[in-house]
Amino acid sequence: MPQETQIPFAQAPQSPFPTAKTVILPIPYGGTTSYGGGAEKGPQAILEASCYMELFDEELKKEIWRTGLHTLPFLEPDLTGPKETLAKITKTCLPIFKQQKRIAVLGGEHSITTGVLWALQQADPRPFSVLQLDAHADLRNTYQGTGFSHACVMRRIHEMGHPFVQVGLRSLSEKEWSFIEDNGLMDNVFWARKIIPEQNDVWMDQVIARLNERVYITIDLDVLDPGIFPATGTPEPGGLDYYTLLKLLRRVTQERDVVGFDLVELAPIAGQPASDFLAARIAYKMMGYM
Ligand SMILES: [Mn+2]
Repeated sequence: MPQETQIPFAQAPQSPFPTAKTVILPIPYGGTTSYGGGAEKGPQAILEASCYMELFDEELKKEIWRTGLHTLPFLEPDLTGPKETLAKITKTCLPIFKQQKRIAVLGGEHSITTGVLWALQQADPRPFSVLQLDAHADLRNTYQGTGFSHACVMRRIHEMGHPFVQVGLRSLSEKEWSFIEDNGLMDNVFWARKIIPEQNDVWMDQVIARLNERVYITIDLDVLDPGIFPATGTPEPGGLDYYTLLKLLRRVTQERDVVGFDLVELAPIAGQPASDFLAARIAYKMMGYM
């Protein structure tokens, strides 16, 4: 799809790169999507929906754009292959992290996270944790012939040596289950089936306690229940609701140093803009929380 129109996020006044606090990077990449396609259309849909949001946020009681937003042009995939696309993402993200800016990546499919984190570890030697919000474990070693598939993203991050916490999981293979068990990762998994019926936030305390001081958050939007977020390639029943997700995001950003986030796996459904709006709103909230 030609991405000829570049819309600044929320159509708000933009800050020049040097003074911006948050840099928004849209990555229209859908290269390794397995089931429902369309993730490459996610960034355009989020940016379009963001134009219709109120710029004032009633929760934070401010116009979030005033913190200083800068929307970069679409980062087009390298047609050579997934690894080359990830390298291109790393190159683009490096100066953003080096200049201590927060990053807001709009995907695109989930494999892009690896490219962002290669940049983060190159830019700054201090350790960081990854908080993954997702219906899926994404811990496969390879999938459909590549190790750089959306289904392998957390496996690559594990190999990079960054600790991670997984929230909202409800779909994984037997091998992924064994991988979690064999590597002693079970205590870092917060299953949707267990946390959703809880009437308190004890699980949230536990999530945060397991994160380092510096945190990167990867939000696969299929962590949400398909009833409120149907526009994704592999919708799984029994997901989180909107306010639970927002509360977790707000608490993590308050209690940890969140250096950036990505929002992935929106596959827009024509004529049903609710999911696009939801994604835009979560992105804007995150920019405010950070
Ligand atoms: Mn997923």
